[in-house]
Amino acid sequence: MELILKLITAVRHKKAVSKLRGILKVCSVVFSCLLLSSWFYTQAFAADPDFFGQEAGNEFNYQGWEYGYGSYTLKETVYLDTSTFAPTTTYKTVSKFDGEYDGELWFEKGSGVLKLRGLRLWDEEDGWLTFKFSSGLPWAWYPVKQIGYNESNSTTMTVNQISGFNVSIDVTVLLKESVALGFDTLEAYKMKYILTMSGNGLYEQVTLYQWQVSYIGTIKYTDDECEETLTSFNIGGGTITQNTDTDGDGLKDYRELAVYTTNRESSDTDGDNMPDGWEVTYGLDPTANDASSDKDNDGYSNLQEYQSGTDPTDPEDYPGAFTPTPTPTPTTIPTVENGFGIGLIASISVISMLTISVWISKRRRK
Ligand SMILES: [Ca+2]
Ligand SMILES: [Ca+2]
Ligand SMILES: [Ca+2]
Ligand SMILES: [Ca+2]
Repeated sequence: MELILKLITAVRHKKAVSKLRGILKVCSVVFSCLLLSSWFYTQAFAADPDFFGQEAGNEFNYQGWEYGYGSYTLKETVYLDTSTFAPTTTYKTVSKFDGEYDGELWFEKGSGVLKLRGLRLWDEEDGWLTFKFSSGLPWAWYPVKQIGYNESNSTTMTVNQISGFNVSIDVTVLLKESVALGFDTLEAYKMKYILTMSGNGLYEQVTLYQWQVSYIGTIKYTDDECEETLTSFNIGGGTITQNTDTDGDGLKDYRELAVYTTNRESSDTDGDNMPDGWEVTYGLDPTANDASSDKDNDGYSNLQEYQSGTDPTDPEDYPGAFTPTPTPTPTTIPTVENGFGIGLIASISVISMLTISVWISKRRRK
């Protein structure tokens, strides 16, 4: 009873409400880390990938800014947890805020839906606060590609053995738009979440937005008080970063997954003998055989242009066409007497112009 009174007092306290807002924020930020299964390693790539990044070993780093706090970094690491909600297997996400432990969340993948099963936070006054949802809170579903789609769900929440809280969520897919990140600009689904918590004297509603990219997950998050954008990630147990290109076709792994839906382990996804990267460079379709088409109508097929190293989008550039030999760039440095020129030019990058002019003037005086 004492604990119940303490909780009720706590949740009525403004600080506690703020904390709950933070909890919900963390939930929302982290959920996207959790949806991608090992599915994409074992199955052919669908034309429209529907899963959001989630797998044990995944890591996500965000740069954030929060009103009243300033800038911060958030790191999320995903683990597999077979004990907390046994016999249900859940993914546990541990997040660190500026390097300090921030909390844990558990998600369960159902059929076409990701459920938030619970979370745990450390509080200096109350110790560990563990939140569990009776049936899991449906948090995201797939495919998430239908603009305007809306889904509402609710569940009962227990906090440290105290039940009586109700949590509902209303999710809407608003639109798809470009999000500029430090390493790329990606087209993302903008999602609106309205979370409502009530019970034991508490009524709190939070509206927040997330931008989701298939396979990668949340790349941007905002609410009234803060904003976070993805700065780096390792997905698939760290085998995919923002820099890896497994098949060496010029397209980074994550872009093959999330942007072009090509096979990141095959340099020629559609088997038309033109590499994925080359096709993308020239606006061809890396997922369909367009070898025999002639994009620029110069009489030569795309494949012939590829094999000849010509531009399939430029009708003036075709196999066998006369191309003026470009004026060669001098590759040798003209020498002057005593090798002075070589010494001078080779030294420009390491000595100051003042030194050079002193040197020249000294030579002239000789
Ligand atoms: Ca590639
Ligand atoms: Ca191809
Ligand atoms: Ca093609
Ligand atoms: Ca051409």
